[in-house]
Amino acid sequence: MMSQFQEVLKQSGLHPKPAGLVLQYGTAGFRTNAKQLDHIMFRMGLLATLRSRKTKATIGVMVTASHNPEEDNGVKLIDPMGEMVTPTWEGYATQLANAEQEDLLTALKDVIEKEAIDMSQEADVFVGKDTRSSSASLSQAVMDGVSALGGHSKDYGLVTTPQLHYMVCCQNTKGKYGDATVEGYYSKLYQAFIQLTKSVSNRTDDQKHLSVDGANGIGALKVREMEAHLKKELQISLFNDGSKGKLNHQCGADFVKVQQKPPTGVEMNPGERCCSFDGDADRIVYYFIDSEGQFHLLDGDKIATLISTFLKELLTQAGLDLKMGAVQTAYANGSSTRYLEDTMQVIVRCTKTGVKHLHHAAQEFDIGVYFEANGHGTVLFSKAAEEIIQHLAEDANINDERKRAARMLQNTINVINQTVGDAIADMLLIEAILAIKGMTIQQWDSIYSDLPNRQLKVKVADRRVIDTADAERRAVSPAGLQDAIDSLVKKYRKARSFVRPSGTEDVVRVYAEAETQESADDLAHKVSLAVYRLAGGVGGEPKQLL
Ligand code: NG1
Ligand code: ZN
Repeated sequence: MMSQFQEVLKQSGLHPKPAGLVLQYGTAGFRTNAKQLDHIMFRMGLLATLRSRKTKATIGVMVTASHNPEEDNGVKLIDPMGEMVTPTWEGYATQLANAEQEDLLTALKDVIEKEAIDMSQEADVFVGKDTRSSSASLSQAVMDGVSALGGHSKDYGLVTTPQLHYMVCCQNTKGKYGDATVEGYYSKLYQAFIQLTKSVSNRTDDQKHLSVDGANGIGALKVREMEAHLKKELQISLFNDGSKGKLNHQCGADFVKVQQKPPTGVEMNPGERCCSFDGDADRIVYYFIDSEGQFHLLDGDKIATLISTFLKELLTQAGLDLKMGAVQTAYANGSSTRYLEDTMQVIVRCTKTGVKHLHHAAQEFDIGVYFEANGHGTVLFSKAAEEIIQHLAEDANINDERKRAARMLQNTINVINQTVGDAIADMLLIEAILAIKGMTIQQWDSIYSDLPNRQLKVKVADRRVIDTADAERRAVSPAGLQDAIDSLVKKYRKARSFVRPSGTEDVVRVYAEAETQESADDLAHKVSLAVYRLAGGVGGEPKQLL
């Protein structure tokens, strides 16, 4: 043990912390310019090793900054069942990350003591990285941290974030969830996809075709690898595959969602299905242009609605009474919430922004469908629900319709990545649903009409002056801000607006929706002004959108 600490001391000198630099474990881990992250990575290697000893299980460390620009990087820790690391350990992560060089051992020993960690335990850490140029050396820094504390690391190299979550879950369930290899991941997903779509006859090549915007990132590489397995049941045209364009630049799921326009680099013909991944392939959005050249976005809310409709129909056909719920955040379009609650009669919960909150809430249901409007989401099936479905699928005494529905539910479980939102898995499920229901993207889009909406950012001196309540839908401080928002909202029809400090950028986010785009834009602008005036805005006043 003494020698482990000496090794940490020695190695940490090779990954020194710039004095005074303070970073927080945000909505999705540490995320900032890659130049500031070497010591963070080394220290997260140390922390993952401790977490592995504590849980007596394999832990994952993913090096990525998702949809951020190429110059940034970041790191996410993955707990034993493939879920995001638990909040207490996010606190330790911040503590270790910010300890000055000479205090590192003390900070480390503090965690060991608080968690009563047995340092003679084995420790295993799975490491993955995205395609950023900084990711290679940063993931090496993670592995240096693991070995300094006497842990073993396994380097998965270039993988999507959800692939690494899957590996961790497979490893810790001893293969029950699948094989902990990239090949195991593909074979689990494509077999389920082929099973789901095999009964659909007479699909034309047009119906099997999908254009994918890979955001010039890791998702593009992985779609390429998987393509061969899909046996022409899905014909992919891949754009923004990383061969020339810049990661996330004018493309990818975040760009498409926030700008509400098509990415550059994708050839689009009227009516054709297209989708965009983000930089680490844990988000997906769909879209098309109609015959008038108008752009239509099918975001996380539309995806959640499609999947919930499909599952509900299967449950009815299977004669199963399982409790299904949908989980959203305040960013969910009001029309989607209304449709889910009123038309589909599904229970809807609203949580704070950040996947860990949605994931947690979805665990309360037998079947929990969770999606952020930005396209990050998945479906969780409780253990009990999975067993009930499996029994039914094997029951010899039920009619064909029930059996068929039960088998489809089983294959749906297998095509989905339950550990975290997964662009590739979600894409396969969506493609299967559209095929089974014989639905075009236009028909899917017309299930309900989105309320026009607008997202803006406001720069303030200190975004922590804004405190929110009620799943971030109301601002409780600074004084007067919520009253100002309330009186503005009253002036527009079908309007709603809220503000919250971002957890990944130094800005306050403003969201507004209303009956017309003009009203949504106007409301968003006026709320931005209220934030600027009441919450310490910096720089020039927010300008009216043109
Ligand atoms: P912040 O910056 O806290 O709004 C953004 C997304 C989140 C989540 C995280 C992590 C929006 C409005 N916010 O968080 O939903 O995906 O990034 O990537 O989309
Ligand atoms: Zn992402």
